[in-house]
Amino acid sequence: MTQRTLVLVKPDGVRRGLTGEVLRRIEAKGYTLVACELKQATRDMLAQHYAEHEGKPFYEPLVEFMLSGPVTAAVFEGERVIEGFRALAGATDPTVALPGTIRGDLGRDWGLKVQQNIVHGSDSEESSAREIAIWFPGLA
Ligand code: DAT
Ligand code: MG
Repeated sequence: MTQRTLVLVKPDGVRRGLTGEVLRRIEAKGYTLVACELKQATRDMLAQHYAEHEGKPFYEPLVEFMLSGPVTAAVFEGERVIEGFRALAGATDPTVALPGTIRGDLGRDWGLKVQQNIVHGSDSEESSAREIAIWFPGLA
């Protein structure tokens, strides 16, 4: 079933110049880029984006980190792309994410636990619809 997923190269990834490398891996896997823009998140966008995590101990530091610089927001399309990108991204904690994954190859703990893990990817069709509406409100 053709799906779309929302990918963010987080501020750490953009600062480190990894946008191209991340997009390259997703395109090389065979998914189709349908939207891409460098954006500065707002608190309001992040409150919607991370609504499921509100109240957790890492929520405020996560929002502050996501506001710390621009993100590269992208939408990719393809069969089972939601699951496929999560597999490419690897585990949430970059220290233990498997080599071969984006987080495993390019990420590490910089002293802020797992917050700086380079990428975000939608985790379900419901999340991807909600997240794409936040980051690309005009996208058909
Ligand atoms: P994922 O990004 O793998 O979907 P998630 O949705 O559980 O992970 O969490 C969203 C982000 O919040 C994650 O990318 C990094 C941060 N995060 C999650 N768990 C954390 C923790 N225990 N400590 C610090 N940051 C955390
Ligand atoms: Mg998540």
